Amino acid sequence: MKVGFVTIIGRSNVGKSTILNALLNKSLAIVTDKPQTTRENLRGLYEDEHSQIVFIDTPGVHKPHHELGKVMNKSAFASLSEVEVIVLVVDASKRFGEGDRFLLGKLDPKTPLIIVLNKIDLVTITQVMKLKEEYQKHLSFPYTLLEMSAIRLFNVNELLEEIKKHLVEGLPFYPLGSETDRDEFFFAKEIVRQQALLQLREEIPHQLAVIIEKYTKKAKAVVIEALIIVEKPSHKAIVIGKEGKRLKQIGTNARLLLEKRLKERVHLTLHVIVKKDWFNNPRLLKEYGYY
Ligand SMILES: Nc1nc2c(ncn2[C@@H]2O[C@H](COP(=O)(O)OP(=O)(O)O)[C@@H](O)[C@H]2O)c(=O)[nH]1
Ligand SMILES: [Mg+2]
Repeated sequence: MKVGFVTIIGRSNVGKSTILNALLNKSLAIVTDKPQTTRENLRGLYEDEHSQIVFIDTPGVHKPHHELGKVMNKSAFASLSEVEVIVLVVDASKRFGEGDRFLLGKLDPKTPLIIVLNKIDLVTITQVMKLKEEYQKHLSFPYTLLEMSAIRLFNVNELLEEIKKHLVEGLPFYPLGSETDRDEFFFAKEIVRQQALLQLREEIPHQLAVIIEKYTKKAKAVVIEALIIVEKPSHKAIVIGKEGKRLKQIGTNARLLLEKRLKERVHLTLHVIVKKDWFNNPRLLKEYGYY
């Protein structure tokens, strides 16, 4: 069997999680329009008759402004070692900049590199040409470059074929039929966080965490209690909304997605609490699962 580890790395909001989901043909990783949606490495398994591929979706590499950001960058970089292929995702609608150059410096020249220029649906040919030139200028080792539109599924199969060229002969890393390295607590937490992010404006997201306090399988339903943690009392008021409307909407949306995922009825209860500066507090970061 052909097997291999493949990391999907890049700056914030370039479409890494969208690409993972497209490659796996399901929605495993949460996606939003907000930067730094992905906070932890997530493995998603691809399987066909001849191969098993372990994809690693990673947090976007960015300039960290708090302890959580540092932890996120660290896990992204950790994914670069001991993989068969690095897929570097770039937002083709953005100009090449200092952050891109920094990221290139972190790559291991010995690992096969595929650069994906994603969001090709948003750009002109001239923009693409310019970006290609930048990568040619800044990289001194071989790489393959693919244009892609992950939301339109353009070139997703081509990426898969390119990756398959670098797999190695071996035994599967996970039992055949596995979907991910994560458990259902993780997906419950991520789905609630995604729905909260989607209901909120720019300024809140980084300051929001979710923990699952209770997860019990009963005869007729899965009973889940989740805690949404925010940084300030004013944020708590925003998350709850007028007469509790926003929190209710978050809960309904999350419950529907969880029911779809688990193929069972779900009773979901949400609470909001304030923990000042939690994203700079190593003890709380650990408690929330980020270390
Ligand atoms: N126009 C366009 N938007 C995309 C494409 N791929 C992803 N996006 C959007 O970019 C945003 C960030 O996507 P996400 O996968 O969360 O990025 P990540 O932070 O790199 O994981 C979301 O709003 C996606 O819908 C694409 O090919 N074209
Ligand atoms: Mg992501």
